[in-house]
Order: sequence, then C-alpha cells, then structure tokens
Amino acid sequence: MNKLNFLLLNCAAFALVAVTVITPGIAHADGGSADTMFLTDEPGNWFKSQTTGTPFTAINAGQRVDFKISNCCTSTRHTVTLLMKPTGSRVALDQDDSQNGTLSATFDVPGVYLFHCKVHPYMTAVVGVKNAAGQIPDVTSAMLPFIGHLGVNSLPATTVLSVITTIAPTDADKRAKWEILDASSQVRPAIPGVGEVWVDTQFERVPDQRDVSGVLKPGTITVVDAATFNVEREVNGRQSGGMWNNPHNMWANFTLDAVYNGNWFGKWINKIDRVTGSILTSATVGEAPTHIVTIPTPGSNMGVLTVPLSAESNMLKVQDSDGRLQIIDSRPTGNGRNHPHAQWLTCGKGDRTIVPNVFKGIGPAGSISILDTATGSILKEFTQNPNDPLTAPLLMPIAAGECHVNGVHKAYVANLVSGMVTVINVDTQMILRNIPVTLAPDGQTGLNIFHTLQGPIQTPVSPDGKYVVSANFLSTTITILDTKTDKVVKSLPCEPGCHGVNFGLKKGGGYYAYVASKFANVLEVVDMDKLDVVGRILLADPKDSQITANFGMGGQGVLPLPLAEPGMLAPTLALSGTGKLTPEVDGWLKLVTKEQRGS
Ligand SMILES: [Cu+2]
Repeated sequence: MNKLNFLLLNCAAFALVAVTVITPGIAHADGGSADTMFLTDEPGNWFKSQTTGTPFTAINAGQRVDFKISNCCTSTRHTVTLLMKPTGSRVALDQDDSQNGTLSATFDVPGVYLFHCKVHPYMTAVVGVKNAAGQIPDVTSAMLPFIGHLGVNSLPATTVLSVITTIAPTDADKRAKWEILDASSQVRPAIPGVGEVWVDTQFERVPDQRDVSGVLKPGTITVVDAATFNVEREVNGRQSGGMWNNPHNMWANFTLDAVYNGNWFGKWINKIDRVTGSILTSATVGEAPTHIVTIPTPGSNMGVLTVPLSAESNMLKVQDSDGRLQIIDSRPTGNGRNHPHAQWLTCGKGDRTIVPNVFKGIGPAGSISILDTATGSILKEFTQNPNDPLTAPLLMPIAAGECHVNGVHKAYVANLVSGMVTVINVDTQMILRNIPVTLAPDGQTGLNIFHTLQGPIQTPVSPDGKYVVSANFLSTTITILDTKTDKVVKSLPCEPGCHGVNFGLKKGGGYYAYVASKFANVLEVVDMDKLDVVGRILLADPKDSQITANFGMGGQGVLPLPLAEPGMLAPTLALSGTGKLTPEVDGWLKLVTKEQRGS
C-alpha cells in the first residue's frame, strides 16, 4: 500500500475517534486562563486538559491556556514547545531548558496549534482555536507541508488529529490508532536466536504500580527467550519503592547476571536480577535518565555505567559495587545546555563516547560530541550551524551508533527533525556526510519532519560493521544503510512508532536486528543476512488473561543478551568456564561462532 492510501485509510478509520476527542467542553476560569494542560507520564495522554481530560482542547481567539509541569502528574522536567500554528499567528512558546512550573500562551489567530516536549518528543498536545462561527479552521499545507505532499491544500482539524498516533488518551483511541495484535499475527523466525531479548515495554499498564505519591506509573520490561521466541518473563516496578516510571533503555553487566534500566519520565535507574527479574537496587541519579552503556575498556572504568540525563546537561558515571549504584562522576556533554540522549561507545575498546545533545537552546538546534570515555573530557563538539551544509542537519540529534568500518571508527547519529543520519569519522573527528532516511508521502527525500512526519530514532551499526539499521518514528519504516557506500540499500515495513533497534546473535552465525515500536505490542526480527523481516514476536505476556490496549505496548529500548558487539561480548567470553557465569550463560557462549567473536 502506498503512503497516500495508507494515510487516507487511516483518516477514514479514525475520523470517528477524533470527533469524540474534539468535543469542546466548558472553559474553566483559572486566573483568567481558558484551560490548563497538565504534562503527564500517561501514554497517549501526555498533555491532559483540565476541560477535556485529553491532549486536545478547543478555545476562542484571545483566550489563554496554561501548561503545568508539576509532580501532580509527572516525575521529571519537560518543555512546552510550539511546533505548528496558523498562518499569521504571532504566538511563540519554547524554552532553552527543561523545567517545572507553569507556562502560558494567549492564542491570537483561529486554527490548529501543535505542541510537544523537546526532551520527550512524542509528548503531543493540540489547541484548537475557534473562529467567530465557532469552527476550527482547516490545517493548511503552508502550516504543515506534509499535507501538500498528499496532493491537497488543506485538511480538517479532525482529520489531522486522527492521524497523530501520539494522541491516544483512551483505550478506545489506542485500539483505533495503535497496532494491537494477538497470537494469530505472530511469526517466529525459522532459525533460533541465542540468549534473551529484553524490551522496555514502556507504556504497559500495571495495576498498583505506583510512585512515592501513590500515582499509577506505566511500564514493564518484557523478556523474550531468543531460542523459542516466547515471552519468558515480565519485569515490573512494583518492588522498586516508587523508583520506576516509563522504563526506557537498558544495558547489562559483563557476567550477564544484572540488567540496568533507566526511567525516562523519572529520576532513577534500577539494577535488576536477570534470572529472577527482581529489582535488586535503585538509585536517584537526576532528571530523565535515558540510556545506559557499560564501559568495556580494560583497565579504565571497566564495567562502570555511563548514563546521560536527558533533561539536564551532564552524563554520569555510575559504579555498581557492594550492592549499591553510586555516582562517581558527572560531566557536561557539551558547552552550555545539552540534554544528552542515546550515547554509544566506540566498538572494540569503548575509549570514545559519541553523545547526541538533543537541543542547546530555543528551537531544535542540537550538537554531537565526541568524549574521551575515561576522563569525560570533550574532544570535539559539532554544533548546528544553518549555514554549514555538514552541521545544518543537526536538529534534535537523538541517538548514536558506532563501529569499525574498514578499520575506521564511524559513528551514525539520527537527527529527528531533519530526517538525516550524520556520518562521523571518529578517528579524524570530521563529519563525512548526512544521509536522508525519511520520505514524504509523494516519495520526495531529504525533507524535514514537517514534510514527512517521519524521523529516525535509533541507528546502531551491525556487529560485523556492515550495516546501519535506522528505526523511523511516526511513520513505519526501517531503513538499512550500507556502511561502505553510506547509501540506503533497503527500506522495510515497521510497526507504528518504530523506535528501538539492537542486534542479537543468530544461532549458527550471523545477526538478528530486533526492532521495537512504541505503538505496537510486537517486536520485529530482521535477519541481517537476508536484510528482511523474518519474525514478529508478540510482547503481551500470554499469562495475562486478555490482550488489551496496554499489554506489551510501548516498545523502546532493546537489549539482546549476550551483547553481540564483539568488544562488548569479549569481557563475557573471557569469563567463560571460570565459574563466574551461570550454566545458562555458559551455554549461550558455547553457541557463539568464530565469526561472531570478531577479531
Ligand atoms: Cu518531556
């Protein structure tokens, strides 16, 4: 199905749902504001209007809306950033840093206003401003160029709302907009994988999973047995002492007996017993910790965790010793405000860390830093410059991948807003080029997210250094780049909200790329020898009595174990047969082929 048909079908299917969302309520008077939107940690309802209970509110021109960021409804800091507005409007709202407190906008021109958070880019709100006739004017192609690529000049506000998958406040909305599959849709790959695949199913609802204030918070980790492709365990945060909120990304220690998890809508990281799934300890580390990568460098910080704080400016080093997670270092990942997200350590030795700094000030301009992993010092920072073709695409850089390619360290960094993947030679500290990975509905390439409604998220390099797999969010594609030519060689279908990618060992040799999607309850399996999708694994735990809008939903971080990248696998292989590993892990290592060990 081509893109246009896909969208029009979606428009038709969701129109009914959108109408229920768009029903205007009675405006609340709160110090003169027409409505208040509370930023929340609730999937699909991240901006919750006091009037409608949803991320949509309708007001009259001249009225004000307040946006409240407080611990009533969220455990971390955010921005309220206006992305789209009617032609002629002078409304502006954005911040150069994440924050708590109240932000306000008074709306001038009737039409549709779209907001998001720059720390958590899928948090979305829509304010509809009515004209004198009580109608919300259409969204035009001048406001949202994507519409022009559909071949029309404008679309009704209801139609636009109906295709925004990030707005799904109720279970009925989620059923309509998100991909909720059952066991009949499951496809198990013919060749087994090795070990386990841990997936942060960040949006799963868990009864009685509450924070310290007693507020329900979402998220589980779903563990898939790679030998059978069955869900073998589900980890939740009920025993975390309230230190669990939207589990986002994970890494493991080298004995593979512990998994570390970051909570993107909280302040905490957790250490989880891999075998039992119980939470061993948790630590408060700062605002919105995202990804965790352990340092594999022998003799220097080996095993220490690197943890960027996406609502702050620093990356932490955290040591796991004596049963405690202790911060041993905290350093900025660039000059000024950084908001670092998904770092990657150079393959093999881990002596360099590539960090995307998502935004540096007002607007989406970000930077990419190369750090000395051992000292944390900034060796190079590429800052966005609209007049420099090499750095102009660095708009909300969000995730990095890295590996040896023909003996050269090459990093691939996804830029959410520009739709480009930036290729960096880490050895010479030079940007080589930028590769467009997204498409407008009419097939045009090299255009930004306002034209495509797509943006790349995770872009890891395959452990053999041959390919980069890019998961593209909002629309539904997986792009595969050849690292020798830096060209797109394949585009594969993905599920709604495509997000996380990581590589696991395929039994007998080769690799699987496991791809998680936020708005689907399945994990896709891409065979890297065939460059094709060979599996779709249901993430809803079969022990759950029924599959609902929330089970197994919200796939983001993916952690296959053993870690497949040879530099990360080597410290575990070195412990093989020493008695320091469980028989299960020793059994996995026996299946590692010579090629998978790397050189
Ligand atoms: Cu946020």
